[in-house]
Amino acid sequence: MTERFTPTPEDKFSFGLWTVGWQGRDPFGDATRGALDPVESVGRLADLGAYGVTFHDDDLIPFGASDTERDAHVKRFRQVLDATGLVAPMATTNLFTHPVFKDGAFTANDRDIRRYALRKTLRNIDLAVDLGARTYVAWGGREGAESGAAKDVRVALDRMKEAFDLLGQYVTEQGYDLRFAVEPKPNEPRGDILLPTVGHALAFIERLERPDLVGVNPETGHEQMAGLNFTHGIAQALWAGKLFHIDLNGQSGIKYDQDLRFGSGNLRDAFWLVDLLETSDYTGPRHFDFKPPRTEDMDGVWASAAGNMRNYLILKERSAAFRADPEVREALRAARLDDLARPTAEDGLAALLADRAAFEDFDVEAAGERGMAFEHLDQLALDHLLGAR
Ligand code: DIG
Ligand code: MN
Ligand code: MN
Repeated sequence: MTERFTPTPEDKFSFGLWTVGWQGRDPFGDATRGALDPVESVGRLADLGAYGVTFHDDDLIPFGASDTERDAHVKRFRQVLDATGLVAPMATTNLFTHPVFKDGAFTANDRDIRRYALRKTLRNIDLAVDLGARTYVAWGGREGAESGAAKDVRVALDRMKEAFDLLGQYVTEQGYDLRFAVEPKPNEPRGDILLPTVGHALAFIERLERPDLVGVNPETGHEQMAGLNFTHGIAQALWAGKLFHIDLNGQSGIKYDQDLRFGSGNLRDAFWLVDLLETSDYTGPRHFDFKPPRTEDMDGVWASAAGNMRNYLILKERSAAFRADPEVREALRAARLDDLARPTAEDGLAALLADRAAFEDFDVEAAGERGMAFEHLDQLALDHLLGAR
């Protein structure tokens, strides 16, 4: 019998190679850990109970590698996936580390850099499909500006649309079973990043030639950096049928992108997120995009990786207990959540206009005095989260 909160591949937890492989280098300090061989990462994550690993092209194949070196790296990666049974459900392109991307990639002012960024992406799409990925993430970390005249955002969005339309054309012509997921972030490393939130990304996607090929890959801390409710953003992405992937981590308020292990930032938000995901139709990977703090040695890195999955499973159990609690069900009814689910005017506009109870005879004072009983409901949730029930 497996010990409580022990992850298995059935939980579909996945990790980016760049997460456990982060050496702790930041703008104010050198690396605190050595480089990690992707093959070792895959083996250790498999031992911890993960389902899959994800990668940027440069995580797997050092930037500038020859074709022969590239083939060798890919071969080793494929071998360790086969040996461990892990899959590669998602891939993405590093369009942010090399100085060539310092003004962006798809929206760099220099056309030749935009063309190079597209070719670098297209090349890695071929590899992603070859390794079985079904989702391709695009985080435009360098798409943005630090000053007003440096980027005409209207024109930059034309270039961003052009890029995604070309990527959509490519996968369609190649017959690839691959969808794109735009990953929003409001700032860092650029002063202001384009497509900064889920809402901006959803609006952008609707203007593309093939909007059905493009969804979002929201990251916990990124929405929270903008002071937004991550769970509400996920709910709107689900409502729009656009939650193609998700980056889970932790964030403690509006500050730099902390990329903490999942659950170790705003815990209540993490609870509501798991409650939403586990009661939604999202069947994709529970993907962690986190950075083990630079304080940690390699033992700490693996403890941090395991903590992401453990926290998710604990919150999943707490959420299920909350939803199964008869007193909670009664409290949900008392808060009229069932009435919210009922269409406002299933009888149609004419009946609404003719309905005196909806306006002429409506007792607005009595309605205004009704209590919503949210506090009792929320305390029950907190009781379950804190293990007090
Ligand atoms: C940062 O949150 C970004 C990059 O790590 C990567 O491009 C993407 C993949 O999930 N997330
Ligand atoms: Mn982040
Ligand atoms: Mn991310």
